[in-house]
Amino acid sequence: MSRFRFIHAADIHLGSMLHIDGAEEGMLADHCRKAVYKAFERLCQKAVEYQVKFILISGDLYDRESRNVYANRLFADMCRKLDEKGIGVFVAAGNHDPLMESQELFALTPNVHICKAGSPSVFEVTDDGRVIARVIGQSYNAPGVRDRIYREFNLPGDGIFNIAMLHTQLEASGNYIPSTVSDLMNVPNIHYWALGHIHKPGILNKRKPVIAYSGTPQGRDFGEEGPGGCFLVEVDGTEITGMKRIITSSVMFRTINIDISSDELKNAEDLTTLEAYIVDKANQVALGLTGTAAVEPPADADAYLSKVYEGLNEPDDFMAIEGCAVRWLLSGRGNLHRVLRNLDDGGVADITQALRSKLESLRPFIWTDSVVIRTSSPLTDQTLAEHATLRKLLEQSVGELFSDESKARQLKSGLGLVWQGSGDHEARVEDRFFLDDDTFRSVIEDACQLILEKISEKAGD
Ligand SMILES: [Mn+2]
Repeated sequence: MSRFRFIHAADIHLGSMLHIDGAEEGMLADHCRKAVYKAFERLCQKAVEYQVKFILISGDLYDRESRNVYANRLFADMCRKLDEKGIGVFVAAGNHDPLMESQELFALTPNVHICKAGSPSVFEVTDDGRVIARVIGQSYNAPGVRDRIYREFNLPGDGIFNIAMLHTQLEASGNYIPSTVSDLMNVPNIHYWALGHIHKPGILNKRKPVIAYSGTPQGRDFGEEGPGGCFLVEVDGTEITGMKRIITSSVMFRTINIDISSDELKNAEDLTTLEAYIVDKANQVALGLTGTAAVEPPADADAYLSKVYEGLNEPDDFMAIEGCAVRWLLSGRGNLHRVLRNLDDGGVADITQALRSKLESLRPFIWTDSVVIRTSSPLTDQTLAEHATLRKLLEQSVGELFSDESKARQLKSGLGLVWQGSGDHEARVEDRFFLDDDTFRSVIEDACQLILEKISEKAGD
């Protein structure tokens, strides 16, 4: 049987930049401009190191339908290097880079295969003249495709490893190839579904077929936290014998929680202690980035770094990560709340600026993107305990908002125009927010906290 490796990548978004607050100039501006390109270069370099047979790019190679010269040149250059090593590149265009009038600006080497739009393309991968794998896929020809194009993915079940590339939201309806996990499971003879569109990595089905999102190689904002990368997959015949994630991002976005009720901070009453604590935390984070695989994996690491596959389990390094953009999320109940809640925007900006300069020399860099205050008063628990009627009233009103749809709608309609955004991230409007269930819950919780604080203060007068 033939053994080979391939890389599954998607959502590279060449031509896009990172969004980090305060990074308009200097070293960080450079990182913001180059990180997406660097991630792609690293991906290609890893393909050579791991001697993969081919790379799959399941949509959104480019950020925009209108290609840019630098991005096109880099893609063509990297593909030429891969060609010299005998590595194939299979590309399906996604909703961000549909195949319309646009085309590549530079000639591509013969190892590059771009799926057609309108009907599926099938490619055969050969080794010494023998077919060892097939790749099927179809490009978007518009920013949305509502057809269930995978129903036409017909490949024979003849002992050859079959891969399907699909750029889908994996929702039963919508603009991005409506599909469900069971729809894909029902397509016969596919061994691996290389999905794109969702920027977070995930393995949705572990065996026969494997269905996976590789995630983006480089997160670009706080909606894409954690290390970015791609999947390295090892195949023996029609069996997947190993699978692991390769980290390709040079900059990582992280929200780090600072709990003011923690042992170290619960007695603190001034910003000096708080800033020193955050600086210490930042040093620990930076140290974590210098060790091999020392970064805490995201909470749901198991979901994508599956233990099922033992074939390629040598520890991957995080050395590609040159720094982190951090959002410090101050939370919990404690005395510091009294100081924090009185800060205006200028005060928060001043703390942000101070943290940036205190951490300036740290490598890997830890850049303070922002400081977000979500703390609450330690008094409110006590007030609730002392006022049984108030507690009952609050519980009842809040309970109704979550159980009674019409009450919730009434409240939402009074929250103002800013909350009339869409939940579809592709249809996002700049000055509108989408009120999802979590946000709705936190608005109500904040309101309760505010009521309790006001009452606590009155009681203390
Ligand atoms: Mn994308």
